[in-house]
Amino acid sequence: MSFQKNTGPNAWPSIAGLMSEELMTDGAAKIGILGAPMTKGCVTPSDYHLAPEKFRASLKRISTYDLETATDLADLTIKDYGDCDVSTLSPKDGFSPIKSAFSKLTQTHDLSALIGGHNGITRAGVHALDPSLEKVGLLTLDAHFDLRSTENGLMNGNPVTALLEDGLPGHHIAQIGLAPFANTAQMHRTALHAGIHVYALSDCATHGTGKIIEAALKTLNRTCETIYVDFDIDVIDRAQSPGAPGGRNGGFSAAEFWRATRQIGAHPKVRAVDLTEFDPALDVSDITALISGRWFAELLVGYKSR
Ligand SMILES: [Mn+2]
Repeated sequence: MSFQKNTGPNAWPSIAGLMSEELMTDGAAKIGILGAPMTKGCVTPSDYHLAPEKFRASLKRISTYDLETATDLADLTIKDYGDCDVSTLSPKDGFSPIKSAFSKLTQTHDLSALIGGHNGITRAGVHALDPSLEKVGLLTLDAHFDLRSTENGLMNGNPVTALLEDGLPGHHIAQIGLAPFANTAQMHRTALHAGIHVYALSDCATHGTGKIIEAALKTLNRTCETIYVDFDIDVIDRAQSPGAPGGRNGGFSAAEFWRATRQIGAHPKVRAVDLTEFDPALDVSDITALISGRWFAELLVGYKSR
């Protein structure tokens, strides 16, 4: 499906109108997106495979114009690579297809977005950006450490464990928005022992989320040449975002999530991001779908300000 640019006198130019599936000369689009509808291998059975389509549909309802900063995104072109067909694959079997498809984006575009799917896609996304795992940093906005054991195989609860085991240095990882009573003492110990920079929701409340993100990006900037960001939508308060099975009460507000996204999108080393854990089957009145669309708009405004 491709979307026409809306050009009539009452036009509502939308983010969807910036998307193209057409072949473009290299570098013509600064931004690329790829869907990764992975749903097998999750802690609780979910319909994450429906998310890329809902995300794309929501973009038709997001205008290109941000009246608050008088920024128009209408001059951006985004290449949509469609979906990498991993809807029936486990995280183990889906790793190589996602890594290889997403590598093509990260090698071509300034900024590449991987649209999940559950959080199991993050491991492949990080490998796609830097197969050596030596230069890349990982920032997560997530209620969870995702440090469950890999003993019984890969799943959406252990991508960070898997990346540590793959060789990603712990001090190249910063995790923001960790929720109380949604993680274990063992995970917390593992994170601190590995050298992961840990920021709880309460740190964000005390110091301001903007300051915490600034500190995390500064830290990663010192040791990493490039940064991958996992936006796990379950960091948002459950009442504001019903379409995330892992979401809890007391998480980020939707507005806080968008502000954070804009701030992160502005950082020149942020070259690849993912959006994970959106389950459209749980969504109410398209609330989380619209959060995902606005998330992308915020990312683009951040990118444009570089
Ligand atoms: Mn997660």
